[in-house]
Amino acid sequence: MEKLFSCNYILAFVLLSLSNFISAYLVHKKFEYKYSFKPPYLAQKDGSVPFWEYGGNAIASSENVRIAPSLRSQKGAIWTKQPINFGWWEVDIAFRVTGRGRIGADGLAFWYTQNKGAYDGDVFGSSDKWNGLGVIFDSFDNDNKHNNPYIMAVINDGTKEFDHQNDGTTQQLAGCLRDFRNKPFPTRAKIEYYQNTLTILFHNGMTNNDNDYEICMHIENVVLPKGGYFGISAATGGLADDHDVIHFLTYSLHQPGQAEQNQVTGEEQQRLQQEYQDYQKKLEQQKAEYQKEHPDEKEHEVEDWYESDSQREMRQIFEGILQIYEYVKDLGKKLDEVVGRQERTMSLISQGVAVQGGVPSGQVPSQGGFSDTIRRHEVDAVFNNQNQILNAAREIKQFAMDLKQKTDTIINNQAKQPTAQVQSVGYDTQSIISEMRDGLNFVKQGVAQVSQKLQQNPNCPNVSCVSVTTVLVISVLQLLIILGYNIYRDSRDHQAKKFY
Ligand SMILES: [Ca+2]
Ligand SMILES: [Ca+2]
Repeated sequence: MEKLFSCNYILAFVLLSLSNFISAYLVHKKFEYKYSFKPPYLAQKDGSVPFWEYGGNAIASSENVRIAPSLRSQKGAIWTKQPINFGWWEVDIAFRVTGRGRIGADGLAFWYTQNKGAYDGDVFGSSDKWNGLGVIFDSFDNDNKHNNPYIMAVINDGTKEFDHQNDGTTQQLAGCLRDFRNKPFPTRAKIEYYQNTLTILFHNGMTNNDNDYEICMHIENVVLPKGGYFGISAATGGLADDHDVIHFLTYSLHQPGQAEQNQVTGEEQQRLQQEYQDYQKKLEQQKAEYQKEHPDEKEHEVEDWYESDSQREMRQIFEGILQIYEYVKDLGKKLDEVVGRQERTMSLISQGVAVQGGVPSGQVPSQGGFSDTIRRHEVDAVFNNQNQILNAAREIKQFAMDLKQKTDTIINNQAKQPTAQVQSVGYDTQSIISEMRDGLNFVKQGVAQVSQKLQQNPNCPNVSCVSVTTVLVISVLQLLIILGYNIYRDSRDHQAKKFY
């Protein structure tokens, strides 16, 4: 009876998770351009960002919004002009927090609040005692617990003051320790609020792969005020980072049935289409004007097609490291699989031992008792797999070390020599000079030998006798030819290099 009950329980649980999964999977996502910004042409000519307003020390360019620049005590923020008119949403933010220091400050915050915050407030550039959600990317370790940079979600009902001294740990809903400073690619956060569940995914910016998100938190029963505003703020302190937001993409989330209700009518669609075409035309016009005003821009673009030797080397090294990262990630997955299989094996073996222990002495255990257990050769196979994986890991480590050595050599070379080209030409000239010196010595020795022989046999043979002067003249002519050839070769090499 008890077993039947637990079976029913499991079945109900599976069905529930399945229905959750299906409903989550069928969520209808709609891009909300009035609550988004992205490059190119992020900011217009007059510096404004359509549908947004920013202030404090924030600066918008066509490529990003610098919420707070890397100067001391800066604060800035950007907020949507209109309140949000949908209940559930997903926001995708790509940002870069960069600074020359090993430690940076203060950090960046995403807001969904009942009212817009200030542009120079006390909490990462925005107002304290907010009503709603703040997702804070805190760079600086105020409580000295060595747990920053840190990402946390804090909900406030409009009454509480943010606990700066403890880095908000006393008030946070949840959080995760993730480094988001100085990454090769933009770091990204996906903040989803659907059916009162808040999910935050984080992309660490080590790759430009869109699928490399990791879960940071998943919290149920979160209640946020309706019709709030989206915002992003940032602040610097005694230490300072650049806080750049590259894009802010908002999607409204709808249940499958709800999506049809929100569909626009034919007239509305036509109007929107017209608006879009007008905007496109305006954009083309602006582009043409820009090109007219900046005719030099094209040449610059052509130059951008080429890369220097060191740039190429760095790019190749970086690509190599990315590849290694992918391998290591795959390896991690495989190791997880192996560990899972081993755990299963261990549990089966222990079950087997238990069954064997239960068999009375003198009786042979029935074959059926072990039908589920893993065989010896299967265990061997698992161990073999593990050894192979270990070997692969060792090889990758060796490869990474080689790569590091090469990188160090390149960096050292670059530090010593301003440019690689000058060094190679200098080396060529030096070697040619030493070759010439050797040749001259050889000729000198020959002449000395000939003069010695001439002194020993003053009587020339009957055939013709070549005088020392003639020999010297011929040698000098030879030298001149060699020298001329070298100069010609150098100039040809130089001409050829111009084409690279
Ligand atoms: Ca802090
Ligand atoms: Ca801390």
